[in-house]
Amino acid sequence: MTETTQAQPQPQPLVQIRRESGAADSTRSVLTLTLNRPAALNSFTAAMHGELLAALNAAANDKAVRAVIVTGAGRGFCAGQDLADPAMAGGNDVGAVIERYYRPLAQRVRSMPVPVIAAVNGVAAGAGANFALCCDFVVAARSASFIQAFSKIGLVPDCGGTWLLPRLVGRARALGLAMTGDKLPAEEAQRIGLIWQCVDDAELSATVQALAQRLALMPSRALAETRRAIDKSMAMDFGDAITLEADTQRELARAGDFAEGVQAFLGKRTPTFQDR
Ligand code: T3D
Repeated sequence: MTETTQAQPQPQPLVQIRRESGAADSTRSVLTLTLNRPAALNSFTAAMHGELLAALNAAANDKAVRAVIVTGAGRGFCAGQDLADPAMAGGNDVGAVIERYYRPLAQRVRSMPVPVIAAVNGVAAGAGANFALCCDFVVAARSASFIQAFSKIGLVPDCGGTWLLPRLVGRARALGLAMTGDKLPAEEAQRIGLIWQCVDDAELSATVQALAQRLALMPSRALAETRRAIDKSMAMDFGDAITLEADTQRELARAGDFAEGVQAFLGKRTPTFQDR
């Protein structure tokens, strides 16, 4: 008697990973990470946090990756914490949830060696909104929106929100958004400087790909140092910021990309940057 084995359906990854080689330089790739729990608007479960952090860590360690895009499957970007996931229930210590899940995620994004772009395809709420704001660029579809949903459930903005919001839009708007928890349409988010760009829904994917491919050809190390210097300058006086600029330029000028950039300019050719 022959035994037939039925193929078991494979579980869908909670974070889909797609890699695209650069059109201009096939050795440099753009990685797209798609949050994949569309039925719950891609809200964060413990398992999804795990896959996302692992994917970001892998991208950080892969020298061929020169830009990362994060986006959401279905009609939402990310509705923040999955409020029904028992694995995320903090019990008496919700602070431990922040330390275990959101700090590693937020700090990973803010220290990536390459630019990270959030392609916000739909609603971004709670920690989902602030995860997007952690990214270097936020490009949102016109139908997308941003909601600091925390006050509605008796919490303060997290995933870096209390730090990011006033720096992006000033104290008055930061407090207004955080206290009311009102929905902010993407167009308005661009107008007040919360995000980089709002585009028509049909143009989101192409716009973000073009931006990522362009960044992938740029000097990755200098871009990462630009983020670091700008973030650090927020807590410095003017003189200390110039000291940091001098120290950073000194380091960058010793690396290869500076020489390559200058030689390419003088030789009227396109530079090929290597440092990362
Ligand atoms: O440990 C800790 O809790 C601390 C950490 C906190 C971090 C945080 O992120 S706190 C903030 C958590 N997020 C929210 O409070 C947002 C909750 N969601 C909403 O307010 C609404 O869903 C939206 C305004 C984002 C979208 O509204 P709408 O009308 O477009 O969609 P919907 O019908 O509400 O949601 C669609 C489905 O997704 C629905 O499921 P169903 O009924 O079709 O089976 C809904 O329950 C589910 N969903 C949406 N957000 C969450 C969620 N399920 C679990 N957790 C969610 N956050």
